[in-house]
Amino acid sequence: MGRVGVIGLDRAQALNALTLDMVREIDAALDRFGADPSVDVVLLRSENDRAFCAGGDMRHIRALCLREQFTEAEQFFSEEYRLIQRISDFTKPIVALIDGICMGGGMGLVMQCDYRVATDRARFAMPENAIGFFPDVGGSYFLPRMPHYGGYWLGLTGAQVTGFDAQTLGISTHMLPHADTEKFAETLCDAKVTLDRTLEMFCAAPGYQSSMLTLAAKTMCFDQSTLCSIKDCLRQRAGPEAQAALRKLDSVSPRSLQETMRLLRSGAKASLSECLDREFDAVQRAIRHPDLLEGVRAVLVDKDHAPTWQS
Ligand code: QUE
Repeated sequence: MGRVGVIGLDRAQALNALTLDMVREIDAALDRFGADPSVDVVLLRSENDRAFCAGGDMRHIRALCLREQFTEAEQFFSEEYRLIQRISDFTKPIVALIDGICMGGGMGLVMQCDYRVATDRARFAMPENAIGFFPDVGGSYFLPRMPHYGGYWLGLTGAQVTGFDAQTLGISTHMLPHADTEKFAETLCDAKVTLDRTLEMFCAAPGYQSSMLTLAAKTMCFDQSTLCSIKDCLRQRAGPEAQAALRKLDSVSPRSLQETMRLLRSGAKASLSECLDREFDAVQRAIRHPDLLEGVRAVLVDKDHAPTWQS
């Protein structure tokens, strides 16, 4: 093996949605790469071109909750969050190569990596409110730290971002043309070229980006401290983006929105470890609430996208 330890997500039929087995395999790979003195960089990537990672395996979580196997459901989140903390604490540099959809649990893994190299095919989102869940996986840590209140916008509306918007929000640290994906990975694995030099060779340093202005226009109402005032602000803005955000907020689980608001506001001043602990407390409530069953049913099982939320 070369100097790079590769972790490849390989569950194409489910867009690499994370199972408990995958979480344990990633953890075991970090054990090996951490202990192996010949490995000095870890590369986290997808083994297929369908997705980077669509999140956690929420269909399975729903099935467990329907059978009231709450302890088993909690086990998944507990080990997933422990892995996220471990990625954050890992002493060797971890490079995430994102070339496709990266949502929820996928964002959770990559946001704790040292280098987040995104191609023009990368799409990022935290869409959990749509399934009656909330942006977990460390979202209460990284979302309130994004500029222009962009994390509140992402986490509450589930909006997708790509390209310069993802770069401006600090989701990606480097941008790579999709066509260079394999050459980048090969060069990274070439022991003669350093990590820094590889990033320099393939990733253009972005200059001034006007996307900052359009992005700030989309997120400006999300500086308000209550959902009610965010919605009031959006109502007063005539543009199509404000109206889209408003429609989204009106369609997702009201309980999830309140939980998200509370976690993001308290997470702004907390450590990753504190955030993950609070998210785990919130998980215990969410998996026992009908909105999660109903949301996963509507979006991932029956796909009618017509959930009936409580209250
Ligand atoms: C919100 C989510 C998820 C989602 C859609 C949402 C999520 C998730 C998946 C997903 C998508 C495709 C699959 C799969 C899961 O979709 O967490 O197994 O094949 O994993 O609106 O949180």
